[in-house]
Amino acid sequence: MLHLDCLPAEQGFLGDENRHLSGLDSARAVVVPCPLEASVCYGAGTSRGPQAILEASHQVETWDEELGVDLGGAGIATLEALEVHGSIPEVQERLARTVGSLLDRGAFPLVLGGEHSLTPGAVRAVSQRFPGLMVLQVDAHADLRESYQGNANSHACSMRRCLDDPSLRVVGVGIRSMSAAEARFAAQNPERVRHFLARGRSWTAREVLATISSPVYLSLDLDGLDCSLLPATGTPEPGGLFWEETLDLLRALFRERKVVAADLVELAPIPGQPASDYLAARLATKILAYALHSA
Ligand SMILES: [Mn+2]
Repeated sequence: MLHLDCLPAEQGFLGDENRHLSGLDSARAVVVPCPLEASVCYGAGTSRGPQAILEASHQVETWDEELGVDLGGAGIATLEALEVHGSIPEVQERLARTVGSLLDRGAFPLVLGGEHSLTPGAVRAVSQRFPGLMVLQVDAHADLRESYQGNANSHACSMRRCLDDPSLRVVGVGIRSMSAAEARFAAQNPERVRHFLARGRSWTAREVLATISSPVYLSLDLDGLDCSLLPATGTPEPGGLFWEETLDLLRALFRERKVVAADLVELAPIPGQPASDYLAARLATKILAYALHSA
């Protein structure tokens, strides 16, 4: 089994000196910081995303006021940041081994990015262990390019690389930016790709859920949320999801389907503007609360 090193409780997700978070052996959920920044094309800074989320999480209450549960004793551990040197496929492989090892321990992995190109690595490990896996993608962008700026592993190709696994399906929510080729690819593969566009918000969480089968991998690109709410991302897009509707979707997803792993990617912190970092930390906390208390 892969050797995994844990951060001390006060440096880990939700940790501080007064909170008793879990060590790895008793962890039910494990946060995996993955500060990958290799193919950003516009705003930089995703390498600082995981650390900003960990630091902001120390300000988040462990009591979940909606579910009435305390995450302080819920069994959450945090790994040391994954090494991100080398090529994107090398980082994906490292992440796949880590995520696979956590799944083999029976833990729920939550990967903190880092750029979206990490996702195919994590999804590969999950798909090997959970046949029939599908991906729920929350994102502004389709990420279905065959290649972008000469790089087939760019963040703009993350869902396309997931779909290299012929058994996989992707449902995208909040999508509002894609190329003509991506639109064509989605239209030509309706069995494998389904988009709920942000425009007009004509769908409900229930309609999204009706297209989703278990087991599910949740890939949450923070630019899926509206850029007025979360400006600290590499490619901020207007017209995105707001807080309550994001939670409505996640709540229904975790309640009614088996979500086996998740990632939260593309935070690019803006110095002096902590609101985005805090939102990301709060969203990660909600994902863990739903994951640990929806069964
Ligand atoms: Mn994306």
